[in-house]
Amino acid sequence: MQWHAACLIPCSKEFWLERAKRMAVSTPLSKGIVAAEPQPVELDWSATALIIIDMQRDFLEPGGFGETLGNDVSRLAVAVKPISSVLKAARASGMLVIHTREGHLPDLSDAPRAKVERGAPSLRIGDRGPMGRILIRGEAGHDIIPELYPRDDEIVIDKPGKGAFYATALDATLKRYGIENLLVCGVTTEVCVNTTVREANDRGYRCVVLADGCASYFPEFHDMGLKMIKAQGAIFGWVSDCAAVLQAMASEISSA
Ligand code: TIU
Repeated sequence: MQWHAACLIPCSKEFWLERAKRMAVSTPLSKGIVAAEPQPVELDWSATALIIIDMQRDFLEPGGFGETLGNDVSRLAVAVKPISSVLKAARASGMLVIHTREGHLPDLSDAPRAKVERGAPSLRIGDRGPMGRILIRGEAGHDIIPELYPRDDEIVIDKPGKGAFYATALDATLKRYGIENLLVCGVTTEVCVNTTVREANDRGYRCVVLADGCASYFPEFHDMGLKMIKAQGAIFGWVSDCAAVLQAMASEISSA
């Protein structure tokens, strides 16, 4: 058994196998090759986490933060089904699942004025809207959409910024579980997904972004956001899709 020095918690494969046993996962996976661009990527599933970025009512439903910024929030719905399929497979395999939520404390002490005062939204962060106060933790709009709602045993990272590492325990959490690879999906492609992937890349994680599990209010930003990730030989990470991940996980099961 290996132990993570910083927190004296067992990590790596043994930890994952024990976790899978505890969670009654019947067929623990080992490695898989995911079809991706710019090239296929081999992942050790025990060192891989699924991270679902900000699939919150505030971004996907009318009356939330996304709409106050002037966006057509219906554009994000396309990502829900693909994410749901990978989430189901991840849960069945015992893969670590992490959900993130962008939002702020009720007293706005973690919301920079520069962010709150930005632009000309119809409602600002902290103002009261139809789903409660805009982008405030604990309000209905801040929560994750019912279709992708976290299970009690899944990790939810509340983040005040666009990136999931800034002012959060995400890095320490991933290290505690021996995670080296991230399957990344969520919204929006060019904002919170891209910021998180860039930070993750600098911290040494291999990121595989699931194109159809991401969405943007701006289709052209979605396309370019993905292109920027995979350019120059995967400068920030790989781009794949949900079906390719399911296929890689399934072929692993049938060859086990
Ligand atoms: N506005 C926009 O596209 N996105 C955000 O403000 N947050 C996330 O992407 N989650």
